[in-house]
Amino acid sequence: MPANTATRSRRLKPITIELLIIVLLLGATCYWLLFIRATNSGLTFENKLLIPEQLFGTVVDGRRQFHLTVAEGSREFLPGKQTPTAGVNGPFLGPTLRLRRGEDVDLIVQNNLDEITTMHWHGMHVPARMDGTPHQKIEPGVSWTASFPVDQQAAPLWYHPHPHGSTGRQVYRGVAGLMWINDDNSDTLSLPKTYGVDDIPVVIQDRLFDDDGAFRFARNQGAVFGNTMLINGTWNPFLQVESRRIRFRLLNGSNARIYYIGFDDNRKFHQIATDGGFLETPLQTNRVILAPGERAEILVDFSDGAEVVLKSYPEAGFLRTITSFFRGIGTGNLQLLKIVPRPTNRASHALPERLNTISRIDPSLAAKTRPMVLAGPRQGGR
Ligand SMILES: [Cu+2]
Repeated sequence: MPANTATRSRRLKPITIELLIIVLLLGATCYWLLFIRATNSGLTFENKLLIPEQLFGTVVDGRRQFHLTVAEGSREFLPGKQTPTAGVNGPFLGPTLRLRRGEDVDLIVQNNLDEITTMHWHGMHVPARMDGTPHQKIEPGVSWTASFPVDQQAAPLWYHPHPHGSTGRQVYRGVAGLMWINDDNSDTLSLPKTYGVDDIPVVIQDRLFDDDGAFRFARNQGAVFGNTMLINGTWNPFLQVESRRIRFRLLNGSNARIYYIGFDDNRKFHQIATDGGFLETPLQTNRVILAPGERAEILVDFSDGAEVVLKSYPEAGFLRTITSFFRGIGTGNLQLLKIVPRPTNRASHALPERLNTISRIDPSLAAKTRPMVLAGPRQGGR
């Protein structure tokens, strides 16, 4: 080896090692920031999860009637700060409507806001004029009635305003609620069905707060992301359950954020339903992906008695996670709800082998075949 090369490599060596250490440390820090640390880390899970009240309506002349009043309100989400809100029959969110297949319903919506609203039954099979889209405006101080027969299988649906140009803002303020359909099949299934005890509604919403406690509906390319999580309108929430199988009916009620839902111990659970109703058989998994408006039902076994946190993982893909981080909208690594199991003598529900029979459409019976191309960078925000 020539003398001068040997000298150079001896001189470079310590610098190379230092560089290597710096690069490794930087890499580890980035990895921690992007994939380990939750955007809303530091939660203490001190607030009992709020459970929306249920509304069964009253039967008048053979029709089940529900009264929904949309109005402004105020709620303390963050300690010591009042947030101006809007809600249905209350200051934030609305009651869970319990519907049954085969019944005729009247949903009477009173608009006490000082602006136009509508009420859309997301996932309901209804005639267009009952759908509460921008065409069915409800002027301030006026009421509107949606009447239709409930004719679809058991499913976890939701309702929210849908006025042109202000849907996002009105839902962000709190106007939204769940509507769950039962049918003969769901009656027969041996599943947890005690509302708020082993059958838990979970409305997942991200929010931005101003210093004075007001919601900040800041448009960011049409989509609004927040780094403070509200579950059923509860900040920093925990839920005590019996240490057995518990059913969660999840709704992503956020403006634009997609969640990669799982538990912080990565435990497996079973998905039993999607937006449209029950799957044919329970699906074992450790993640459920929910885009805005989407629902899922999961069964989770807590018989080990261990406390776990329901969370969202940063799994949007490496590049998107990095971009989100630098856009200041968080990586999607978010703590949602701490589950605290308590010992119980009550037996756990067995996992049903079969949940539903789904008839499939035979493609060979198609009268005409039309190719459709779905494209677009992003959706949601309005
Ligand atoms: Cu919708």
